[in-house]
Amino acid sequence: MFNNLSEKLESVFKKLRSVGKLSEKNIQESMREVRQALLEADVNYKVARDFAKAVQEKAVGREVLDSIDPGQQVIKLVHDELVALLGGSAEPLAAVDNPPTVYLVCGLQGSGKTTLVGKLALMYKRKGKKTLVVAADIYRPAAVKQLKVLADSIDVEHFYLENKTPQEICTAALKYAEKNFIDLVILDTAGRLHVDKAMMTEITEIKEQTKPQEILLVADAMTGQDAVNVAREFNERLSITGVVLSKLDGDARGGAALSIRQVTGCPIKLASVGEKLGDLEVFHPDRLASRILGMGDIVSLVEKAQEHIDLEKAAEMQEKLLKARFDFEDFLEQMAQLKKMGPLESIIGMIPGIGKAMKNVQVDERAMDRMVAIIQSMTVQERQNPHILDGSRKKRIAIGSGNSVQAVNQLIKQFNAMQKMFSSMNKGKLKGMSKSMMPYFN
Ligand SMILES: Nc1nc2c(ncn2[C@@H]2O[C@H](COP(=O)(O)OP(=O)(O)OP(=O)(O)O)[C@@H](O)[C@H]2O)c(=O)[nH]1
Ligand SMILES: [Mg+2]
Repeated sequence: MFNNLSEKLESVFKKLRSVGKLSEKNIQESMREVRQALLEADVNYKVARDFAKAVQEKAVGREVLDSIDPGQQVIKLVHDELVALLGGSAEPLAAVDNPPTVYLVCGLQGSGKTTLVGKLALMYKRKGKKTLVVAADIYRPAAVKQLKVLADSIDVEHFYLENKTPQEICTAALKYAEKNFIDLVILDTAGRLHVDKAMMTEITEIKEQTKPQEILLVADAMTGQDAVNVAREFNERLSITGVVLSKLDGDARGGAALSIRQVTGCPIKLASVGEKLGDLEVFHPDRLASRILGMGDIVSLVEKAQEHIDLEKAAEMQEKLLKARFDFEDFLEQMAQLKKMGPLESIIGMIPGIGKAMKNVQVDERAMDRMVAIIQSMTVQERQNPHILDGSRKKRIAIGSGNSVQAVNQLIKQFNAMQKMFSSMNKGKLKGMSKSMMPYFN
């Protein structure tokens, strides 16, 4: 989402670094470019202006101008200001410790409310909390069913009453929750416009009757400044406790994400980054700032790895790699683990330094699938003893996996190269990695 902004900022910094000795004039010029880059990313104009001004004021201080590396200092100032703009530190959701805790989810039509309800339910289910999702959208014909399907898919309880108003459904749900020892009740409401008086009265009444600990507004990041205006209006009317930015995985320019906190004063608590129920992240201002500035996000990467990678298996693999005793079975296992972490491009973007370097590299996921198909066409014996792969075996594998013998040969070559590399690593003399050892990138 922030590719363009990242590129623009990078070129501003490059210029700054090449100057050597900075003057007030250089900094002023750079900050004009930073402001321009923010505006092009659809950041609210006041926010962009104040941002550039704040960095400039700090940057013309003696400590920066006289420092050894003033360019680097300015980048740090921009980073810190971005973190501040995004809210400073992560804001946790209201604790689920006084049952039943109530979360109310609201927002415009199609912003991603129902999906968020499912994501939250899954998140708390994983934390061992007994969760109830409540269908309070009685207007869109398929809405109740949509939530029921989501709830069933993660085995979470669903609540709905026919022929009742949303207010009645929500209060009944609360009573049910109290009786049934539910920890968390999540209310899924209908999409509404802040100018729709009747609908706004309805949600105000739901709020008064259920006293939610958390009122979350789902703001669609793809809609840019509209999302910011909506958040402001909802906040004035409802006093929301947090914003959830949805569809942050999209390719919009990111201005909403960068403006919403400053304009509304409301913390961004969560980021929705995909259609699947697992695609929900706690919003970390510092991590996003680092990602925007191309510094990578190693913390999220490690967390992602911890979530999806079996640590025991990883340790086993490391052992094998160091002894250069891994085979095609291990290779297959590695690929499966990597795939679990999500699209490769997003993973690469999180690696500090690498994201930028590989910006123009296309990750070929199909090449990975092809390799998996080839290995799957091998017998267990062949996977464990790749040296027995002779001409006729290769031909069989090629036909079995729908590939050419050449493709099979290439995979074996890459595999051998990897083995060689690890064995030389083990001997402490890592030679330059050749392209053939990075089979997923072209
Ligand atoms: N790519 C992406 N799609 C999302 C995300 N969140 C929701 N969607 C999709 O957006 C569409 C609308 O999502 P819903 O959760 O039904 O939105 P809603 O706000 O409940 O919609 P209404 O109830 O009709 O007002 C669906 O197709 C979702 O799959 C996200 O973070 N990323
Ligand atoms: Mg919905």
